[in-house]
Amino acid sequence: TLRKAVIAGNWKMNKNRAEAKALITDLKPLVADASCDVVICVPYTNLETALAATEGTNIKVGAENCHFEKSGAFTGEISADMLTEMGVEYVIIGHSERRQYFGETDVTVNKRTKAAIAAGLNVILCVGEMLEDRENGITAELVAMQTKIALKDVSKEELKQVIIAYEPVWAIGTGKTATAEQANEVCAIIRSVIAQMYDQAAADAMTIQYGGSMNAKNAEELVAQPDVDGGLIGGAALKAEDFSVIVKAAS
Ligand code: 3PY
Repeated sequence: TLRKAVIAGNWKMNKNRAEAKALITDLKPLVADASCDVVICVPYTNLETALAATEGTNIKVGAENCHFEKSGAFTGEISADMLTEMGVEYVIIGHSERRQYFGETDVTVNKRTKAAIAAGLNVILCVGEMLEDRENGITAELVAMQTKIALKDVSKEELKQVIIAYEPVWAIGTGKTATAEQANEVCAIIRSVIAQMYDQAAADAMTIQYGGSMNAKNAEELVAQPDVDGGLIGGAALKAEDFSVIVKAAS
């Protein structure tokens, strides 16, 4: 990468509070001298534990989703303000699991992105094609469309609060990873979409991560790509040693 990388863990629906605390305790010394940014995105019930356990360290804490309204009759939802009030600094929006299993669409991703930005959160915005899309040769168009809709009405100034994670859906939880070339190709396409929507300076400054079975073995090659600025890490973020190897590869 040519930019400062961001390595973010996506814990998904894993770890109880005791396990969260133990993992962070193990992780802290292993990533203390990282030159990339380090973020852990954890279940809502672990946010308080994670914030306390990372206090005074270089590890930032994120949530895995937030609702787009500020408050109201939305049983089971969490607003962006509720997160910032706690001290949470990041939120993942539009992860493919939310799109696949929880009815998330490009339009609701855009709403959540805008709400999160307005609350002062840094957004890790996920885009990526399904296997069928790749086989149909529409990866570039699809990822461009997802990016454009997600960032509709987001200003150039607000864009500074956005990181994009390119996560090919066929590489998530499958153990299959995009090749470094495939990852770089799509990250570069996303960057060119940002240049079209905003300008070249905004595109050059944009952090674009790769996600999808990035692990301790393949991270180095992936983050060495010029347009891959770090990663959003699934399974390997649940092990302090593995996650720290990825952080080191991006430092
Ligand atoms: C994965 O690597 O499985 C992810 O979904 C990261 O977000």
